[in-house]
Amino acid sequence: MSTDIPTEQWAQVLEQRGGSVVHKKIPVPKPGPDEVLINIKYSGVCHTDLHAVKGDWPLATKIPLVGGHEGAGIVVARGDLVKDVEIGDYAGIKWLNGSCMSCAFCRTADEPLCPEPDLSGYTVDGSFQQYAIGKAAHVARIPKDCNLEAIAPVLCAGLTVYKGLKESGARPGEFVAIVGAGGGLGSMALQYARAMGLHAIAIDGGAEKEKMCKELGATTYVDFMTSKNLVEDVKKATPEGYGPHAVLLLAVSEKPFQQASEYVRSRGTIVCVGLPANAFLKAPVFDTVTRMINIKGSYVGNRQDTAEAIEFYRQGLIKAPYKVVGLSQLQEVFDLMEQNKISGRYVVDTSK
Ligand code: 8ID
Ligand code: ZN
Ligand code: ZN
Repeated sequence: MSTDIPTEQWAQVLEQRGGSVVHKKIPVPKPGPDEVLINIKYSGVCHTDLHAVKGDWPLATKIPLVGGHEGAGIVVARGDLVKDVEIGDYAGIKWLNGSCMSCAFCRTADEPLCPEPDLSGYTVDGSFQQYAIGKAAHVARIPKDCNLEAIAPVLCAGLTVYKGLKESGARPGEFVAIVGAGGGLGSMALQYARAMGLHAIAIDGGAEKEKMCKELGATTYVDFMTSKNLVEDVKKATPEGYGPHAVLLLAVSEKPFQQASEYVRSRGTIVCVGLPANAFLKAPVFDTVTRMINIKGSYVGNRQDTAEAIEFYRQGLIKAPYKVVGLSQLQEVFDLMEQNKISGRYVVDTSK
C-alpha cells in the first residue's frame, strides 16, 4: 500500500438500528487479495440507506454499519490478485459489492441474484466514508472524463432504473408511467426513459417535484396528492386512452403497487422496483388474465448494465439534478428524505 493513505478517516456510522448516524473517525480498511480500496470523493444518498437505518426489510444489516452504495472515487490500493484495475483509476462502490462468482446466477451474469451477496452499506461497509473497499470484479469502472459528483447517483439510481426500463420491454415511441418520479430514482428514470426514446408520464406529489419532472422531459405530471382520479388522469395521458405500455414503480408506499394494474395498458408490464416496508402486491386476477398484464420485479443490474448505464451518462444524455452537502450532514438528508421533501438526489462530499 502506498504511504499517503491515512490510517484514520471520517465516516458516518450507524451504531444502533433505528438510531441516528454518527459522524466520527474510524480506521481506514485494508483491501484483501481480490479487493480494491477506493478514496470515495462523493456518495449519493439512496432511500435504501434510510431503509437500512430504520430496519425496514426482512434482512438484517451489519452493526455498526457504514452505509452508502453510490460512492464514486479514485482507486488508491489493490490486492495482489487484482490485475485489471489500476491505482489512480476512477471507480465506484455500488450496491452489489461482491458475489460468489460460481453459483448458477453468477455464472449466467445474474450476479445480483447470487445467494451469497455482499451488499455495500448493508452487509459490508459502504461509501459514507472516505475510504471504502470493493471486490475488484464488481466495482464500477468509471471513465476519466466523468464528473465524480454527478456520476455518483448513476451507480445505484441510474443503474436500477435503466435496468428496470429494459426489463419493462417498452420500446421507443411507447409510454411508461414513472411512479415516484420526483425522487432520486425517479429523476434518473425520466432521463433514461427519454434517452431510450420512451415517453414518460411522471407521478408524484407537489409542485416542486412537478417542476423538476417537467424539466426532465416528462410529457405529463399527475399529482397523486391532488388528482381526483389518478387512474383516469394517467390513461388520458396516453394515445387513445389505453394506458401506458409499462409502469415503473419506484415509490416508497404500498398504494401505487396495488393501483398500477388499473391503468397499465392491456399486455403492458408493471415493474416493481421500490421497496416500501411490509408491502404486498395485489392485483385482480380477472384483469391480469383477460388484459394479459405482466407484473415483475427488477433488482439493480449486473456489471454489463452498470457499464451501459455509465455510458449513457458519459455521452451527456443523463442530467438529473442533485444537491451536494458535506458527509457531516448525512442525518439532515435522511430527515428530509423521511418527509419526502427531496426532489432528485442528495450527494455527500466526503471531504466536508
Ligand atoms: O434494485 C432495486 N429494486 C432498488 C434499487 C435502489 C432503490 C430499489 N430501490 C428502492 C429504495 O429502497 C426505495 O424503496 O427504491 C425506492 C425509491 O428510492 P429513492 O428514489 O432513493 O427514494 P426517494 O428519493 O425517497 O423517492 C421516492 C419518491 O416516491 C414518492 C415520493 O414523493 C418520492 O419522490 N412517492 C411516495 I413516498 N408515495 C407515492 C405515491 N403514492 C409517491 N409517488 C407517487 N405516488
Ligand atoms: Zn440504492
Ligand atoms: Zn453467486
